[in-house]
Amino acid sequence: MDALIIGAGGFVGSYLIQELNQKNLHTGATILPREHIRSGFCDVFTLDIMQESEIKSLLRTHRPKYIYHLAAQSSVAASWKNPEFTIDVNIKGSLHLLEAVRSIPEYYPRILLVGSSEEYGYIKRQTSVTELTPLHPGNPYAASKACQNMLGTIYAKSYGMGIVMVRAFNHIGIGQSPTFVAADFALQIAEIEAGFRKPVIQVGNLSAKRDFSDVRDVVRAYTLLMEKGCAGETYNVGSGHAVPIQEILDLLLDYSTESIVIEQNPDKMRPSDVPVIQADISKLQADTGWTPVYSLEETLRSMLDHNRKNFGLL
Ligand code: A2R
Ligand code: GDD
Repeated sequence: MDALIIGAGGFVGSYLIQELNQKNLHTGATILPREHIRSGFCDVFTLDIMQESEIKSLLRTHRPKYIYHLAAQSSVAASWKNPEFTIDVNIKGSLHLLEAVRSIPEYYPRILLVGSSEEYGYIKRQTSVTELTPLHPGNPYAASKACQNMLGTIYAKSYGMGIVMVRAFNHIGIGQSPTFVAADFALQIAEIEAGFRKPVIQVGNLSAKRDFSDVRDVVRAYTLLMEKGCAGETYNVGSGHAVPIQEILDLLLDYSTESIVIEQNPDKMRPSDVPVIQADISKLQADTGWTPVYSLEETLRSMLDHNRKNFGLL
């Protein structure tokens, strides 16, 4: 097997499978028992990353050259509600993977650990964060990913493992769960247009600024980093431009002819929310030559149009 994606039943997994298919790599993908692979061609395995013996036996049998570790509790909002589960899956799960690889004799795969821009958290005075910016995680999810990054760095240095780490900034696209902001707004607007809800959109904190990329650009960065990234190093993957969540909302509302009232929903507010997170992507660009292809406008439009098609509006 060339490549194995762990946690491929989620949003990014299906796009990464397609990217690896285009490179003609023999790809395996793990999912949880209740999940399915949404698109692309691959061998499918059931795996709970909390079961270290399961991951060991899968790796021993197939010995993939490249391992993409996507499995996670990926929601910041959910991490406030269930911090213990988040810590278990995101830290212990990653540790299980690293220990499983280490336990197999003469096995030296490249491993991509996917972390988050949320690891940076509350920064002072800077506009963009580089990989050297000190981490001040502001929520349990962010802390779990910062710890994953530390473990990856330690294992790469101490055991000479081929681990590359990324800090992914916000990524969006068709198929994302409406627990995340752009997918949520695009779904609500389409529901309003279809007459499934009254013309009021429920929002959370619109003042936060986040750095959004199209998921297709992001998975391309992951495969480039797998090939060209330095072991033991961390790379920001983002657009380099943060926009207020208000702007995401305004862009989507501009695509609609409905007259929609904006209503803040206290349930969508978090105990605290980092004000701005913007990437410096010079390291990624220098080491891989990566550059984003999709504009924020076209990605948002595609998400809204996809919902419209699902509701028979297009
Ligand atoms: O939480 P679920 O039921 O949607 O399943 C998620 C799965 N997952 C696990 N897989 C194996 N063993 C576990 N114990 C376990 N717990 C959760 O990982 C889901 O199918 C997948 C992660 O996909 P998403 O939640 O859709 O995240 P996305 O957007 O694909 O992000 C990929 C990576 C994650 O590490 C994020 O934290 C990072 O990029 O931003
Ligand atoms: N979900 C949601 N829903 N967020 C809202 C809403 C709303 O109605 N209104 C405003 N927001 C704000 C949140 O408070 C946050 O500041 C921002 O929109 C983005 O929230 P999410 O889309 O839920 O994403 P996230 O930034 O918390 O996490 C995502 O990006 C991370 C990278 O920065 C996830 O994909 C993580 O897995 C990823 O690591």
